[in-house]
Amino acid sequence: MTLTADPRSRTTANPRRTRNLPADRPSSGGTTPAPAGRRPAGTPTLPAAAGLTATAWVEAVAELTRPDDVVWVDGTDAWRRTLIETMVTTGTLIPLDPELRPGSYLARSAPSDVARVESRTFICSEREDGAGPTNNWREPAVMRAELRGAFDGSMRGRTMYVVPFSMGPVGGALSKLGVQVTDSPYAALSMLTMTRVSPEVLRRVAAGEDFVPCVHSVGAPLVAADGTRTDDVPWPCNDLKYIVQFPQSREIWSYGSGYGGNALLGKKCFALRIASAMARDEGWLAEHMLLIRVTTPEGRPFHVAAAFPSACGKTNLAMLQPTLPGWKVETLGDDIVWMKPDADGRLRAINPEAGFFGVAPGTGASTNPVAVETLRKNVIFTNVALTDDGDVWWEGLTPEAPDHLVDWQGNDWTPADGAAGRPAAHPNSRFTVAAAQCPTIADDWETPDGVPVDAIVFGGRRATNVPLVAQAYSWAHGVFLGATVSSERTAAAEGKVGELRRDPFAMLPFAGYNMADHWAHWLSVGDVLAPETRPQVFQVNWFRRAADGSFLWPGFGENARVLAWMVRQVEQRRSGGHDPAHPSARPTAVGLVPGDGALDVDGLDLADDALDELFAVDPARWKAECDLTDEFFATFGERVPAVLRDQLRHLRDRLDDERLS
Ligand code: OXD
Ligand code: MN
Repeated sequence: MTLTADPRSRTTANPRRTRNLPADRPSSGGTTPAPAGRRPAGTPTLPAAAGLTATAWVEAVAELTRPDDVVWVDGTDAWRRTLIETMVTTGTLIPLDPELRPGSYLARSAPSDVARVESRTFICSEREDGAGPTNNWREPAVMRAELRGAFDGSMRGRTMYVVPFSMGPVGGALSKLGVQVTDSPYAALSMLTMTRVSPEVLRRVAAGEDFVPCVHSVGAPLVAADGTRTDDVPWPCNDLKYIVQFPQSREIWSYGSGYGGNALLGKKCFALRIASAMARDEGWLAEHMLLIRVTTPEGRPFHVAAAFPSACGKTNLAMLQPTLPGWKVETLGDDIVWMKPDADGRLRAINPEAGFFGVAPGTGASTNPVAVETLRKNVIFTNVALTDDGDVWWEGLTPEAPDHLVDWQGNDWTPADGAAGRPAAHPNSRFTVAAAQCPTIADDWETPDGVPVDAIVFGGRRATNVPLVAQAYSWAHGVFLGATVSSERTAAAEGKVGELRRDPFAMLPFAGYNMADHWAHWLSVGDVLAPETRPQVFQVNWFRRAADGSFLWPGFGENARVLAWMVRQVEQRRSGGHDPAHPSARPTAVGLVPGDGALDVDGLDLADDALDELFAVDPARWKAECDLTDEFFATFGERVPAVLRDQLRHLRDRLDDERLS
């Protein structure tokens, strides 16, 4: 077995000849890697990283999983090229036309491995109520023993890639380190784009800095225990899957899937599930949110963090091109935000990721021209369609489909197939691309101290009830809005598309601990924020429909009008500049909505009465929704913060108040 960080010398028999070898460096405490006797190999449970150096932990994992070789990946271009070449050779990556899509590749997954598997995602807290009713729980010791069985020899015949990475700018105030070991070159390569992987990160990990250990195996060994060899396939995976988080020991073990949300462990597993547990313990927030800067025509910048359930247009909003003259929107992040109160009681935010792993279908020149521009080169596409000239296509990229394509499963496809309900690209097909390539990325998107957050937005995909925009009456009301978010089910996870599901804080599949405790944590973070600069909280719904089923609001770039109203509300709160003759907002039972003329709809071709319908609050329907909220809260029992039960009562009282409907 060799141990090297240099792709050119991975077959060397002498690891000492290679560069960047963690074992060559002392840890910060001056200790050398753990002696073999401290390694838990041979024990009936999984190796844990606690108390081990990174090198010793990697060795222990290798002893369990038995790869042919172990290589340390330090993110250099040589590594990127090596991983790509490896996958082109095995057929995992199909090179795209170098003129049409320079530096870009297409991967086709196994048809069974196209989305996150929530049914096989586990939060193994010490006690079941630590995970809460919205998570799958298994007792840690039981899960450790089960995983040991699954990972035993799971990498036989394969290479184990060790990828030390940083979530957030390396060394930044809110940043954290991780080490992912994986037998998937696709996961290793994607990690180079989605996180920060560099010789400096390797050096820090080797020097003994804390890291979150992340183990990933596709669960498809090429050599069986009896030594029989099988041929590899372009997308190895296993029908049995485990996506396991141990919040207490901050460990991640993922088995059986190569799909991004299950396999790129820095993303959902670390930056949301494990980080949310860290954040609870350390007084900050790890959230499923995008992050943008909105600059007013007067040149004043405001930062907005917005939570939407999966596949509800977060990437579109993150890359929005305002239609309102003079307004500017810059991108800081499209999926995850870490936020922490600073010494002045101001909430500061970073995007812990370095790339976008976005949903391709629906991304086109009319919906998200910035994303289309971002995807011109250096992209790994997964499960989109291939054009005859070696480019990619997906539903929504152009209004018309090409006459012939090869679909996401490698079959010939014509528009007649589309008409028959067989999409060319999988509905959850993805692009993986560096954030730095985005034309609207803010110059300072990597600022290590983060940006101050001025507004927090909760959205969902709701055909009825929820107004286009409403401002919370208070932080507690804002937490209530977050706790009661609901949306229609999408293709990003398994399940029936269209069904309504509660998705509190858009964190349902991502909270690393009891969701009700997450609400309590949000309330307590609010308490340490300075009242003058505490973010205002809003709820939005771009998806409300008229009785005939048509959308009432055009969405996309026009959402800038809603952002502009929110920013003006924040400005007004800060300056106290409220003009009673022209109120910018009017109270309703569910929150403050734009006052007459306060939402700029100039030049918009809205249907008659669309504005009335967009902001209509129907007390009867809302009371029915309150009953559902009661039922939903009941699933968390006594853990629901009393403040949120009060908020539900206040909402009911307001619904009874005729002046507010
Ligand atoms: C994602 C998701 O992939 O939320 O971002 O599922
Ligand atoms: Mn997401």
